[in-house]
Amino acid sequence: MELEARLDTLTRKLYGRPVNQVTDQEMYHVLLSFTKELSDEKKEIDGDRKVYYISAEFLIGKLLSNNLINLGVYDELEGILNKYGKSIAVLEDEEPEPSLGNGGLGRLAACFLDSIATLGLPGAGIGLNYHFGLFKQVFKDRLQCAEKNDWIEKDSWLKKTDVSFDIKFGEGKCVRSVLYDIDVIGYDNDIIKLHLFDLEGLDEGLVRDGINFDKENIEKNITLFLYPDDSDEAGNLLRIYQQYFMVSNGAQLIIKEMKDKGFDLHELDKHAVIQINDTHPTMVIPELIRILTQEEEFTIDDAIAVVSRTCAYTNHTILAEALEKWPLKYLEKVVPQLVPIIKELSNRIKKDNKDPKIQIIDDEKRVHMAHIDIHYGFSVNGVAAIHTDILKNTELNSFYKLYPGKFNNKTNGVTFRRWLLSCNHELASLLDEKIGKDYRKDADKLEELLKYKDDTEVLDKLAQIKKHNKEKLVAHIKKNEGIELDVNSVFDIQVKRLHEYKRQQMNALYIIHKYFEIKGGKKPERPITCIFGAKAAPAYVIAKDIIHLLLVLQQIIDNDPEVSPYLKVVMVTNYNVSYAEKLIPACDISEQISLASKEASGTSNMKFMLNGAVTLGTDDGANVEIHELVGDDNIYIFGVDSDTVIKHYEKADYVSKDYYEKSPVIKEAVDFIISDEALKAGNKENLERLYNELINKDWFMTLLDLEDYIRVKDRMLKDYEDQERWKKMMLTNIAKAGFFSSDRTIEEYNRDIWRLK
Ligand code: 26V
Repeated sequence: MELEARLDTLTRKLYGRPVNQVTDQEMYHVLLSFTKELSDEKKEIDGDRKVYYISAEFLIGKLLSNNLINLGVYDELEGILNKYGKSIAVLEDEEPEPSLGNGGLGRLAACFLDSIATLGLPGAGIGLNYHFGLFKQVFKDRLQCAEKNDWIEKDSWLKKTDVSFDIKFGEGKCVRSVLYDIDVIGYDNDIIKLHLFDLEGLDEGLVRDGINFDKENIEKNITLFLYPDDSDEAGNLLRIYQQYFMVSNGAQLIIKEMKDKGFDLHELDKHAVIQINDTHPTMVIPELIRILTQEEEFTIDDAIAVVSRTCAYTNHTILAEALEKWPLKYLEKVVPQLVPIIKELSNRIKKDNKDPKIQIIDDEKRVHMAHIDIHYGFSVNGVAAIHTDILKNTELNSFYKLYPGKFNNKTNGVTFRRWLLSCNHELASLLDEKIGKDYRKDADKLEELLKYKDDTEVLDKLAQIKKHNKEKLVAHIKKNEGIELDVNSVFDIQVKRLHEYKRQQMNALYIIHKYFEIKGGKKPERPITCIFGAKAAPAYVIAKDIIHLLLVLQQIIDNDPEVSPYLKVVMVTNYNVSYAEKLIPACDISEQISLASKEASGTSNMKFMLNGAVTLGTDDGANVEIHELVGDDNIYIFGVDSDTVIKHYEKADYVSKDYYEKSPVIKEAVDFIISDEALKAGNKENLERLYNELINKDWFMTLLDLEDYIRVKDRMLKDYEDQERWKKMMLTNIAKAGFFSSDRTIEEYNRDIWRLK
């Protein structure tokens, strides 16, 4: 049946009315059912060897548009709906955004599933179905508040399966799981499954005000929230319960699939590869060994050998505080059945090598999860060239010397289906028209755009598309935040999790500096709009103070008629994937200003570039590779390099107060944080704490790079006025973005690690 007739039949079946007589909400539900029907007609990609991508986070975003694009019916359906005065973009407003990740790591996992399916590779995601996921952010009195995000509706993309396992914990606790699947539809291809395990008997009633809940009622709370507050013992224990719940379910599912297909478990590594996304799923290694030795009659040597040939580990950070080290006594309480195995794994290493840097259990009886992955996995990869180099030469150097062959780099990528075709239809159409549609599957073809680098018609069209996207964003921000923006101003955007190493505080100090310049009569040639979006971990005090400062600046500037015509600060509420899809296509200046060496890769840098923004950044993470691709003339790099930063840490010789005292520009900006004006708009406690942190500690060296940041950003703003040149920079950035397609990344994973086909 043709599409329109099918849609009509389904609408009448569900609501007893034709398409033109249903509400947007009803129509959304029709499209949801319709898309699920279409995906049910697809087959699951199968093969002799399958990758299991196991991850505590899958930040999949809304699925309606993306699924319709990947099914190849978006344009036709949009045409049909337009006839009835409806559009997919408006209907998608009805879809709640799944809230299953924090940031880059979770979003990467989602991009990877899209590419695995698109490339037709046999694979599946394994994770958890958190009912309230990551919190919803609201601002009250210029402070972040966290509310529960109730994203699961009765009718959703989740499909309940009849798969279910028993999961046993210490102290006689035993729970049962229930598996939900979400279909991941390949672009012009079949589907793979995202398996999300949930707790049977979960009690949503345990949640009290906001995101507070009974952390100790394990039998009823495991899948309530994504990584609850880990600042106390109960939060940390719950994280271990969650992790084991995920990996034990995953391990049982993998073994069941192997048996169902008739494979010999002694050849597990021939038929399965398990990609461990950061250390959160590390316990899958001892858990598989436990199952094979206790339930499948393997010798411990055989079990260790086959599991080690099956598991591969991806590292996503060098930050010490983010590398998981669980006290052995926590594991003894939560997963006593794994403890003898972990001890055995640890002893086998210690027997041959006494180097304290590589031990699994250290002298303080803490279990280093990454060390289990590195010793007992066959591959260790970083997520950008510089990150992998730092792992090899510095952070994991002792391991690299032991196992040089295990280390490899896989520079991150993003799916162009969501981050170009879906979020920027106009740009995608221009590309279709000028270079054909091949770039959709073969991203390197984007380079063909370079032949238009002197074509004024194409350059003007790019500028026009940017302006349209800015207009759409302005309308969205007006509707959501009640704030009016000037579409002719330059849009400078920093959106990412709030963390000191990402240095939103440096951007804030630049804004203060501009504020003083404007007050002193030095007006920018064009108004600047500084847009932020960021959630801070609820227990991360300084991060919340930085949000407070940004909201205070927003208010002070808004209320100052001398400054507000030239400068605007907006912190958008509850930054998430859907917001990113609106912000990124509208951006002129992409802020990627982490302290060199600290941002493993970054992925929004790639999305911004692909949508024609120009990067202002440090030589960090994937910025380094963007820099190499576009050349010095199409990017703005500032700040000290990663070697210099690493040396400062080694020598412990960075003293922020020296920079503060030496430079009047720095001093003026920092002092403003506790000025009468700021204290009038904000809270003394938050602002003083931040001020003291900056002058007495500044662990991520904000003041070291501030002057160079101001210099380079001012040069960039000046260059923006040369629009002819700017448009060429836009074009070059788009044309060179092909390398950052996650299809390329997944091809590399497959070629070097997974070897699926
Ligand atoms: C986690 C934590 C948790 C404790 C407090 C401090 C802290 C700092 C950082 C993290 C990040 C953990 C791993 C992570 O999300 N890494 C991100 O992975 C992205 C995908 O590879 C990459 O683009 C980002 O650069 C990297 O930060």
